[in-house]
Amino acid sequence: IGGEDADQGGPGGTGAVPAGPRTADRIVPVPHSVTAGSGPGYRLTERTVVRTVAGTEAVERQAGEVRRVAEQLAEALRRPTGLPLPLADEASAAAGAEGISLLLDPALPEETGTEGYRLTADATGVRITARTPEGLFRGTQTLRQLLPPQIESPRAVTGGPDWTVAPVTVEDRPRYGYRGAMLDVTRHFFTPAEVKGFIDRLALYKLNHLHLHLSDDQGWRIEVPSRPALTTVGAVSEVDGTPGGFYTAADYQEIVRYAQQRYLTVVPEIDLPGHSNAILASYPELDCTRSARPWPYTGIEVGFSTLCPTGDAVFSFTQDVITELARITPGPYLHIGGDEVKNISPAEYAAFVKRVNDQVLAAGKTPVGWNQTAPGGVGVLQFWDGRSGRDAELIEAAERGAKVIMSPSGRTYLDMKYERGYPLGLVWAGTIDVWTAYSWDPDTLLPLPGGSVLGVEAPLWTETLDTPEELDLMLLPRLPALAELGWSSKESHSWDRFKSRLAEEGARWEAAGYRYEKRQEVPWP
Ligand code: TNX
Repeated sequence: IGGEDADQGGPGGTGAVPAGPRTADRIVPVPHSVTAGSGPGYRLTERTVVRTVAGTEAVERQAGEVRRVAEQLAEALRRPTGLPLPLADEASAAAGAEGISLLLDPALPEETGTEGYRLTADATGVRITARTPEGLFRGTQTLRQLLPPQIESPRAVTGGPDWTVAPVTVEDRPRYGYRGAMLDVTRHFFTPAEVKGFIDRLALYKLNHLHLHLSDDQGWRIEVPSRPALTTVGAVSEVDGTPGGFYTAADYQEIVRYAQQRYLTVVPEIDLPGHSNAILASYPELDCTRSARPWPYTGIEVGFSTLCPTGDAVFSFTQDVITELARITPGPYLHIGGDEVKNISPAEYAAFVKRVNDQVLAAGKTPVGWNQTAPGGVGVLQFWDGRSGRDAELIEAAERGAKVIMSPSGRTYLDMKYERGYPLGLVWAGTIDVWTAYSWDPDTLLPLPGGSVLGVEAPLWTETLDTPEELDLMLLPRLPALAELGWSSKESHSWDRFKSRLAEEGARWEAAGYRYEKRQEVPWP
């Protein structure tokens, strides 16, 4: 074992898992470079410590954060292995002991960036170095994948495998700075604990943004103290008439904190001025076009509702909401929606978007909008739908300097069915099998000016999805495809090699207790 490297590809489509240490070509997303070492690799034992290594003074200031990353890693490895894996710092008595070490090293090459890392494993231990704690965290996710899949078990694995890390050197860094997934908690509500589970899956594949779709026709999901009806009225129900729900500020901040500890930024979205039936039910005075449907609205038709586009009342409403969201959101972005608006003129729409965009900027946040908001001057546009000349509008905006997050619906929409007849999901943007999710290039899908693509995001809309198990079936195995497009260099993309690596992930998901769709395109062992 140990003779394979990334360039040699997977096990020829047979998907056989070798019994010994994990070989390095099973890392998803594929790293920038992988060099297999020789020798037996490093086996975790009773004596293994997780060491954080002190460095320069600048590094010292981040020592607490590095220890937290080390503790998260140790905690994740302790459960399945039953090993003590104590934390140690260099100065402690355990300094000489073998083990895993995490080291901040500002002298790493600059192109390593904030998320890059270097990981080396040999018979004496595993060493992860990075320029930031974030880079160390990404490296620890690679380490998980270098261990046998049972390492994902939430319980002690009895008669478990040798917990051996293959001998390897990995040098890694992402292609794009924005790699996200969106969860729609409006059509069906998901509890904070369920959202944390969703975050766990994103973190494993090195995603760094979680977009939460917090308002839509069917429900409003975030407490705004100055607008109590949003939650006493607007949050009560969801699609099909089951009870809805909402996050208190404390719930939301708990989600944000959990995401932060995994180096994911939460991007909250309030969809304006359309997709607003829950707002109109809560504050009927904002409905000057009489677009509201009777409340509760439990259907899935879209595009009928619109806030009044003018007047003080509506902008004092948006101001209240934006102020509160900005207060509880540490990340830079605030998403204002903007998709599928009918009943108002294009001029009214553009003026509305401009005004809300300014409110977000004044609150100190960077506005993001669905691609329809391009004429309103929004600086970060999420591309999902190029029909009716929308692609031309977006390209024009990018030529004026707008940045783009790529979420083309026919490739990245995780709520699309895998194939016709699949029991979950929708088909309006086509069917998306794993190959379709993987086989496109975010940089060249649209003729955008160089450097305008910030990255990629996979939205998961939940009209047809009500449970975490159903989310998993849509997410896995397509999320890793998106993750690899976002993280790995264009040159490294290869469907054949990707599907072999992906095949190894099935056992990992089974150990973790995650559902996944055993698509035939993937050579599961
Ligand atoms: C379109 S994508 C929508 C959502 C739906 C989704 C279903 C976008 C900005 N709008 O409201 O949930 O399709 O696939």
